[in-house]
Amino acid sequence: MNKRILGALGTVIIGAGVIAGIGTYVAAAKNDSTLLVATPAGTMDTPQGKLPHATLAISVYPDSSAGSHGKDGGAHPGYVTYGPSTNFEVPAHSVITMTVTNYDGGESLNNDYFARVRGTIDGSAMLNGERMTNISPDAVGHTFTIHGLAVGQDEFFVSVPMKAVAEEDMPEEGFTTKPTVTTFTFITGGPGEYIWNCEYPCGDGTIAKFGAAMSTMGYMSGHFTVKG
Ligand SMILES: [Cu+2]
Repeated sequence: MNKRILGALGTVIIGAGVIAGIGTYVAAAKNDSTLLVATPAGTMDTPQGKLPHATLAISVYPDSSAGSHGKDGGAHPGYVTYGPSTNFEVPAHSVITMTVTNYDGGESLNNDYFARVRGTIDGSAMLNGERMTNISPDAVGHTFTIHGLAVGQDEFFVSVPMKAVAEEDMPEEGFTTKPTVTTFTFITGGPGEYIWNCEYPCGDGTIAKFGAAMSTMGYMSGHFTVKG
């Protein structure tokens, strides 16, 4: 093996070490000790045949008085949050239907990529009862984005945008009576531990609003476990 290939190989190995290090850190930073397990719902015919079906129903809120943080909002009452949990467990080799009720407003994505539905059956979702494949990148409340690779697993990527509640429908206090409801269905592979997060810049901070709620586990990110 010549020196140049050896050098390149070294870089790859160091790179893999850094990525593995981040994974371990994120997994250890479990601020939300709750877990929401998908509810079994019989079977469903899918492009991959008849599969066990399970459902998950969650919400997104403009502050932390809902969700897993307690009525007073816990450590960061002002943070936007998913709830009732940010840690989910679904069965492997199954079809999962998730419903996300969004009570929050929003604006523009940093990256239009996340305005499109990705990784669901036929690439679509239902928004307030109507089929859609993407929403305007300028009217996004949050996204639910499950990130790709668990160690030793097949690729698994699901990303769905939640339409923002219109500005005029956002009350000064309490939650809107006109949330947007997004339903989407996807197929899980083998067991694995994944991380999900929101890709809409809904946090605070100078780095493109990816601070605060966006950089603290248990609000706009959490664990997504596919259990064998
Ligand atoms: Cu968000």
